[in-house]
Order: sequence, then C-alpha cells, then structure tokens
Amino acid sequence: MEMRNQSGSERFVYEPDFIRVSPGDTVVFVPIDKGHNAVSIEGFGPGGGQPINVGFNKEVAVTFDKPGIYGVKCTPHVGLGMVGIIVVGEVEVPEAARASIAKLPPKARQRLELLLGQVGRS
Ligand SMILES: [Cu+2]
Repeated sequence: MEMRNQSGSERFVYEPDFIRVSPGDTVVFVPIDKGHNAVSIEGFGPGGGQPINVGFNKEVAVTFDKPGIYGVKCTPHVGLGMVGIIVVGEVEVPEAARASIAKLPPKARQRLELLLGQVGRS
C-alpha cells in the first residue's frame, strides 16, 4: 500500500486504497512521498485486533492473522480523504465500522463508504 501525494487526479492517497488478502498475508506500507502515516480507524478490524500504526516516512510490513476489515487513515490528510481498507479473509462489514466512519470528515467518509461497498464483491 503506497503512501502518495498524488495518484492520477487524486491528491493524498493510499495506492491501492483497497487490498484483499488472506489471513497470514503481509501488506507492506511504502512511503513513496514524505509526510504520510497510516493508523487504524477505530471500529474496524476484529474486536481487540491488532492496531496498525505505520509512522511517518517509514516502510513497514504488517502481517494480518485475523480475518476482518482494517481501516487506515493518514493523520494529517484524513480531512482530504486519505483513507484505505485492507480486507482479510471472507468477512462482512461490521456495524461498528459503519458507526465509526460517520464520525470522520466528509471526504474520508465518502471514500470509505465506496470502499466498504466493494467488500462483498469478489
Ligand atoms: Cu497523508
């Protein structure tokens, strides 16, 4: 999952912003551009699941052992819609995730609604 200032016409994005993996798989966060991080959006993931905390300008590999939907946001750019999700295994969108995105800024909320809409499709 690349952390970028620009991808096509979109500014401040994770590329891709939707990743589907199997339990036990690893996702690498790659800082293509500086000034981005990736931290968990609360309400996502399995209850008590592993938190994601990728520091600024760091390349970090995260292994996902538990099925769930993991939401990430960039602290300085969540207001500009810099969010993404990682879907691990066969899962449904938890109600807690929907409740959680209602609290986010509009652009982040809209993008997450689109991303969550892709979860049930293969
Ligand atoms: Cu950012």
